Amino acid sequence: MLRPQDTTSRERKNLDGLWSFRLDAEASGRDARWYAAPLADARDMAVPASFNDVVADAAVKDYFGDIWYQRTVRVPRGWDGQRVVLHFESATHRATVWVDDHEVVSHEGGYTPFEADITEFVTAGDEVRVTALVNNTLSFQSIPPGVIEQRPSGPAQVYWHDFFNYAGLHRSVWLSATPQARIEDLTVVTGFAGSTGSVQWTADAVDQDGLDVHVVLRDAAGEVVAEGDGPTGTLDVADVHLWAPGDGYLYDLEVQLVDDGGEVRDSIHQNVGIRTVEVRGTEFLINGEPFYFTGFGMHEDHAIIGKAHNNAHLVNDFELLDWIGANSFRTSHYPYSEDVLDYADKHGIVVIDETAAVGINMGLGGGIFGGQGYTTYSPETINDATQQVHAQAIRELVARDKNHPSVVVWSIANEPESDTQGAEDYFRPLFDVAREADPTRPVGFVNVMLAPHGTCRVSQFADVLMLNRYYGWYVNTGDLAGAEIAWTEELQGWASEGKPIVITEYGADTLSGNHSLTPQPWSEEYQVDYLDMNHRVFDSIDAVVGEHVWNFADFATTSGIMRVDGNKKGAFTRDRRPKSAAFALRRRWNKEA
Ligand code: BDP
Repeated sequence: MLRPQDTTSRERKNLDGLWSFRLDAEASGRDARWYAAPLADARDMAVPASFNDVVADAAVKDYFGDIWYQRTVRVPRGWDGQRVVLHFESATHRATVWVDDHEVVSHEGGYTPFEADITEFVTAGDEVRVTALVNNTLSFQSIPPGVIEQRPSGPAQVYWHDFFNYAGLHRSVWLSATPQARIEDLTVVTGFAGSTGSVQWTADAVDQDGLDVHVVLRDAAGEVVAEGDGPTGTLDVADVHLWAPGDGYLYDLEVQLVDDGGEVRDSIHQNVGIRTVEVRGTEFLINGEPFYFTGFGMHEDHAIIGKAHNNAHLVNDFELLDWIGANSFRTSHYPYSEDVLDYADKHGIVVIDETAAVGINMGLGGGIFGGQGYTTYSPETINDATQQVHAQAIRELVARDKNHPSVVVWSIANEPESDTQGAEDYFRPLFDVAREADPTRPVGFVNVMLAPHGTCRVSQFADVLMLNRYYGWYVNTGDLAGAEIAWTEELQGWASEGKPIVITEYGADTLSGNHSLTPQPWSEEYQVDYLDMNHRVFDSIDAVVGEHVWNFADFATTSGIMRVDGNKKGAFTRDRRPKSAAFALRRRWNKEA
């Protein structure tokens, strides 16, 4: 699937704006055919947005179940004879869509795109009704998982991840027109030898009878630097300008379907950053050069809009990453908007790209999330069906993001239970799924403190070790000297594995404006001292190739006794004001103070 584009052969119409919106707690709308008429008793809802914080009503904020979205759209009158597609960049966590009375597509998983060919249901120039039945419940067979518990007060949605279960239409919805004979998918793999770059392309075409694939590579100035023919092949690029951290140089690959007379019948464009990624011993190499990750685990999280994509926030967050000297981030804990990855490509920011498999760990709640007493891997909980959904989530992540030069590692899960036979059985095939989908990038998962070195049974499958550790916060709380000893000892153990290690989380909750003469947990001074301690540990171990502070900014979570107005481990507050730690990180990450 290609994201809708405007090209010489394609056009798109954006469906963002106000949609009709209605909750359906009884799940009666489907039988009552709510899609077949204008949505009754509806309120307005912004798209894109998480619905939760937009409405001034606690029942809406914490709602789980069926949610209806509807709007009408006029199909552009110039689209006669074109193939018309309805494309959702995401619907959290699943959706079924109708066009007028016709059911056109269903999709499971809240952070990857889906689309339907609706040509037969529309007429150029006419209006159609688009209805999406979104559902945000989490079960043991969803990614991420959750469970609905029956309580005396009624059903409650429980989940084991530490961020608010924002839901709705978080990203753009598009109507798009393509020719029938078209390019349907494209895979690009890049390399270089000396000063010559290579761009290997594989284009999947549909209905291409009598048409040939022609590719044109242009440099950033628009000059043609290479051309080729056929569904697959390799272009040589003389005097290549590599894509590199801090240098987001992009070529433009145009893929055309051309007829006998040389007329271009379909044309798509793909940004291409020519670079290599490789793990060698304990080194992580980009373009053959050792790379050290500095940056954060992040969240798509903002006041009011929740997890919605917003370009002002996008630019601002990247400005802050630049200001602080971060060269990379992890898309904790789900695939981010494609606009985020496009921006990272363009600005030379390196990305660890993660699936939404977070909270596969019933031992982790530890009272934070409630819902105790489950076994993680069992026929009744995380089971074969979950594994299939997880495999599909990995495939969809790779299918969507495979051509982004910024993406250098696939993270297939965050902090799953990983010290049991069940974990080993569950994850072994998932690593194969990831490698089959993309043989070119390292694959890993993020290990949790409950499975310390020597006990983890999943890290054997990983190319890169990714560790989340909270010495000095959840353990050795307030005792940074003790934390340093314990952390160093464990990390030395991991270093003996001979693989590169990225510390994907370390952090301390910090209430902005709370100061202390002595380093007290929750104070800005403690956060700075805590980070300094961690950095001493990392600097003492060669196998450590990266540090991602948890978190870039404070973020919303479910309520609980461990969270005061959300998680406060940000270097920035939720509204992006710097804490003292931000200045300290800026000094460490080689920027002027
Ligand atoms: C880790 C999780 C992350 C949490 C963090 C924390 O990966 O999502 O927010 O700890 O507790 O367990 O702050």
